[in-house]
Amino acid sequence: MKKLFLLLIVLGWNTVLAQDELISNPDGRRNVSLNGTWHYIIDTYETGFYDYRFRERKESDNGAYWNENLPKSKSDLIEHRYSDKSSIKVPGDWNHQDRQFLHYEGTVWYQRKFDRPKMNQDDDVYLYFAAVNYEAHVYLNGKKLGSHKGGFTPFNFKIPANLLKETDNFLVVKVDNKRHADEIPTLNTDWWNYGGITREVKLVIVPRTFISQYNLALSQKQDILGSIKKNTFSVSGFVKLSQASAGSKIRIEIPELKFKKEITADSDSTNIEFNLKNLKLWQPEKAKLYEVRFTLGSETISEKIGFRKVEVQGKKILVNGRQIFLRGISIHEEIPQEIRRAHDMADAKQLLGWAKELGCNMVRLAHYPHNENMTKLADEMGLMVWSEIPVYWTIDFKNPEVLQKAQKQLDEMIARDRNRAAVIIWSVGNETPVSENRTAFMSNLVKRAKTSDDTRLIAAALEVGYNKGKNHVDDPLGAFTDIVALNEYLGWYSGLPDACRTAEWEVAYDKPFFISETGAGALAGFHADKLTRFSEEYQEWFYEEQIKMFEERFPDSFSGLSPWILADFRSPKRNHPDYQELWNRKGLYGEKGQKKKAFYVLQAYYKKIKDREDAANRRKP
Ligand code: GCB
Repeated sequence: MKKLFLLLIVLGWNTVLAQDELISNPDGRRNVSLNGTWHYIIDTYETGFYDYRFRERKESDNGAYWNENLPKSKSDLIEHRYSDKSSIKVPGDWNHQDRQFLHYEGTVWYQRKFDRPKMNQDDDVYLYFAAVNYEAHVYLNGKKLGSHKGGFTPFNFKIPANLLKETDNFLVVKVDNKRHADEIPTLNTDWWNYGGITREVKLVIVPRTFISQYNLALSQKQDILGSIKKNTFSVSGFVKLSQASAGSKIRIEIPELKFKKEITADSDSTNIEFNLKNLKLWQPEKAKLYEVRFTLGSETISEKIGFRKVEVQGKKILVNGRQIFLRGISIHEEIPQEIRRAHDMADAKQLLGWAKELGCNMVRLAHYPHNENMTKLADEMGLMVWSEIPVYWTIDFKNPEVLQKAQKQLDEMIARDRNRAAVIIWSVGNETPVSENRTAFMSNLVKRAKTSDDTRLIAAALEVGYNKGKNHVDDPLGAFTDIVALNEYLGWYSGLPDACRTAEWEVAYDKPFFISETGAGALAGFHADKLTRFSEEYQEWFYEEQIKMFEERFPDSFSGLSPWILADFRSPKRNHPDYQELWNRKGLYGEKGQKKKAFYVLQAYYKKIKDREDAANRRKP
């Protein structure tokens, strides 16, 4: 005990508490939402965190903004207070909620009160954040629960039982979205740095020993066509407990299949392996999900899970043993008509509904993990998903601490969504410049993703190498990834769209080849001849030429595309006063949701591919 105490001192109490393992599927457990109206204080100078010597304030400091600090007499000097005058909605970025926040990057303190949720004597309560951009310090009743970095992944802290009061628990979160050279993403991105508690907050009530994580998927090793023939599938996964509890019985049920199984946990993590009969597989555009229940003691967790196998065979991507072409589109997590981050199910319905209208069977959720509604809805709609961590452009590849930060975001992304059949690709980054350090950094992430999850493909969006008049796809990172994904803007950043007619392509890898980005800017409603930049006609022409190039000049390993991008999105880098006004205009939908001409070109291409595939499938026995 003494040793543990010393360790706590050395590491700092906060560091230890910050290690709380992520609880998967909080919605499938007892939970109480803390969404709603919170108070805020904008704190540009971080006065609530540092004293006048710029030292971190002591816990009990009256000037610390985590303390409620009510005046005891009228003579007390008090210089901060949370007030109804400054209210803000959670979840939601702060930028769109008040004009003063539009370009704000820095610290904002959030505060609200809550009562103890209904719970049994042996229960514990966790405070769960679906995402806070970027750095969060969380305090309850004047005590620090922990901190977290990374703007797009969830985290949670256990609330010590003696800290939770019956009523009026005073919860404060310091949120800071300042960009830094040694963070992920780093200083430079082509998207808006929306700040705030951008996703849901909830209390999750669990028994003292509980299932923290679990996974079920089709075993990767089975020959899927053989399994389909025999109608017997091998399923594997694991169940992880919050603490070792040898001998605990865990029940797994899939009611629709009348399947029940009890396993005995031998340590904190136990492997599962069993066969399922009469299983309908999750198919792209024909989703099938099963309610799966996990029971340990008094807690039953329920989640809808689909089963499918995705693999690469030579130059092909196969889903459930059948070759598939990915008709994709890239998406930012933004609702353009309201200039804000997307966060709820209605938002997900809009974005994925738009993708569906375009004829997609796949979406690339760029450039960071999107909120959980997106992957849940994709699961239901049968839309395949590429999910990515924001290792974007030139981050600090030499710095081992930066690698750790990237690893953490990767782990959190996988932990949250590993039961989503829709997610077929984990991407470890976008357009990272070739160098020895970056390839070591990125291949480390590829290997890590593969080790923790063998049921998906691992990718990274690469850049074109130009050499002797040819376009080369030969980035050394391609040797590590399962598919070779490339961003190319031929006809926008170089040349005119008809440059596609003579472009030569050489792909150095015998792997599926995927265009993860291509696109051109157009202001919706601006019409001119096709040579005029930013006109809908230019963008339309760009898509026509690109598609001709794909069809006529691309290697036979061409396996799909996710052009840039579904809808116009905000970017501080786009400053043209007539066409951009802080919008990246490469959307197929404009900022008001209007379809541009290029939308119909891509839609027609996707329809043609689908019709071709449907006809070929009809011919198969
Ligand atoms: C890219 C980036 C993407 C940008 C896009 C553009 O290659 O991956 O984040 O927004 O180009 O519009 O230039």
